[in-house]
Amino acid sequence: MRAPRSYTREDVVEVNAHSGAPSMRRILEIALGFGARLAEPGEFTKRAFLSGRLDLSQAEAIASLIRARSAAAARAAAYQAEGHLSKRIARVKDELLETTAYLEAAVDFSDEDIEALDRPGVRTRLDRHDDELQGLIEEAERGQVYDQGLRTALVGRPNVGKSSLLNALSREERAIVSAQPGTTRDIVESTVLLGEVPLLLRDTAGWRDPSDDIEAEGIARSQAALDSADLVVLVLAGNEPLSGEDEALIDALAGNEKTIVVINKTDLPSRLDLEGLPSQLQGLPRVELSATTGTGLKELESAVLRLVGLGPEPEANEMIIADARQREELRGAQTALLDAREALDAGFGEEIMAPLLKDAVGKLALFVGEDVDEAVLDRIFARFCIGK
Ligand SMILES: Nc1nc2c(ncn2[C@@H]2O[C@H](COP(=O)(O)OP(=O)(O)OP(=O)(O)O)[C@@H](O)[C@H]2O)c(=O)[nH]1
Ligand SMILES: [Mg+2]
Repeated sequence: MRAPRSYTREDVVEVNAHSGAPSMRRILEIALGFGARLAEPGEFTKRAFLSGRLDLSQAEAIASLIRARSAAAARAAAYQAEGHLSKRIARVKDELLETTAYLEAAVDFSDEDIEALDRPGVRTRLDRHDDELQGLIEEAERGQVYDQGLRTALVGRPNVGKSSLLNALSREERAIVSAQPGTTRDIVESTVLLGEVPLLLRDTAGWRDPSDDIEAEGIARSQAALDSADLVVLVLAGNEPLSGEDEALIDALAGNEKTIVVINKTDLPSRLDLEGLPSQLQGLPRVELSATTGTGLKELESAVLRLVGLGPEPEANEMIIADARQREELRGAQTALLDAREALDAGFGEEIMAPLLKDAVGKLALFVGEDVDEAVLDRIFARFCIGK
């Protein structure tokens, strides 16, 4: 393919061969023998970026597309790879620049002893910029859930059926289930798709006073899983009254808003007083189910989607797939903008506000990869696989 009509905008030769690893390797060896070298991870996309074929957010969208875990995330990434997100960011950035230019012009006229600044007008503009940035941030957060999944910890005292629930949700016998309390010690992980949301389930050791060192380590790992979870599923046994172990765990969960209470074993006679559950649990979503028979599993799935505020099948243009760096730029832009608005409300002049807005513009420029330095680029492209 002759430059510039190739992915990298350089001359490209593609070799097509019948497949099979040994023949492919042989062809590579011959090419290397002639002085070629292997591409670095992401090198083709990096060259496409450096030649201006793609901007950075398009290039990153290609990486997201390759590693997407759900069809929804893949659709959103493909949409971004076409440049829709870049255009949107550019529009917000241009509008911010316009406001900045207006403020800078006011700075230039400020000797003329008249109030050149239309404060209510600027306030309206800043509010609009804030709405736009807020929208982008929310979509990026939503996208992150579909892209990365929700880290979900299954916690509860021994024997309530955490491992059984993991198996039921995974539709596979992943974890050992036994009537003996204290079965699970290592964390058992399993990824399931809820609609289009990947749930990274972690089954943990039952919560109680450990009977030996191994169990103590298991419970320490449960605590760590709890601390790093986006979502906690607290499992209680519906066929037994609440115990001191349940209560200790409920205390440890206090203040964690992203918790769903599961009353398991509803196929057995009920002996748990639901009305008498501790007050911390009263406001939380609650699902009654049986991990053994599967009754109520669908309700759990909908409760999870409701709790994180997501529908099962979002549109590609309702979310943004952004990495941690990009989400940071968006939040940084919003912080600078809100500082500018605060300065306006406090009666400060344009000379204070203009640099803050410029800062916000700079963050958006970084988002799409204008002025990013080489080290950041290397980090981004190193995440690609070889040959992309
Ligand atoms: N009848 C009935 N039994 C269940 C249900 N869920 C789990 N069990 C039984 O309860 C016992 C404990 O189940 P596990 O899934 O191993 O419980 P766990 O919470 O993982 O226990 P630890 O790993 O020891 O903390 C097993 O005998 C399961 O068969 C259920 O919904 N109904
Ligand atoms: Mg278990």
